[in-house]
Amino acid sequence: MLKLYSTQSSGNSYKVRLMLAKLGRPFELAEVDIFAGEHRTPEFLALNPEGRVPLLEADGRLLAESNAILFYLAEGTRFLPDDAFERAETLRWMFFEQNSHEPGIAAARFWLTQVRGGRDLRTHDVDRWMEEGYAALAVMERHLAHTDFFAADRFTIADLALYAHTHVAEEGEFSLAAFPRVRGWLGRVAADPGHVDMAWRPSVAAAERGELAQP
Ligand SMILES: N[C@@H](CCC(=O)N[C@@H](CS)C(=O)NCC(=O)O)C(=O)O
Repeated sequence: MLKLYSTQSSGNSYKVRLMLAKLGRPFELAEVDIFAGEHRTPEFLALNPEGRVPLLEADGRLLAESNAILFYLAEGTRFLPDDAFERAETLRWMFFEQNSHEPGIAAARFWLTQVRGGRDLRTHDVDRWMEEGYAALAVMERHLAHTDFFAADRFTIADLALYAHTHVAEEGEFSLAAFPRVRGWLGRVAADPGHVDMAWRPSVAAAERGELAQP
């Protein structure tokens, strides 16, 4: 069975929980409290030397990086196109998410709402997060003028990767008021079958039976 090391409030961990829920794959959820330092223990660093979640254990092998995990889980499913160009387009938007979107949008939410005293600790970064985050939202808004989804004209793991932090961007003090197409796309992603929210977790009993219980 798959085992996912995850932090419930982490957008990167949510990507993987959402993917597993949509696939209906049973998995064991191991909660790692990064706010209590559980990701920096010798035991966890032995699993992931980077000391970060999410981390997936599959058949005794370990895989870090949320988007790499999505790519692994999506193989052979409707979430990853077969066509080489469309696969590359999917990856293009997943790289965009990591390089241009997450560093502003996710960092603002993490430090401004999740870390006690985070605003004071990182005051000098707030303007940069806002600038980078709004630039990423503007790129998304422009792209969505031509298509309902980010790659291959259909729902893929690129949408899933971008959704995780965009749907909670307002928690990081971003306003989506000027981004109507992004708001419309958030609605389409949430309407795709099997969607679960960030609070969802599989029931332990169902996972032990090899089933995946929906909330
Ligand atoms: N690029 C990585 C980023 C992982 C990451 O930064 N995870 C955060 C939680 S969302 C974490 O573990 N933070 C604790 C730390 O970096 O000390 C991914 O997409 O998985």
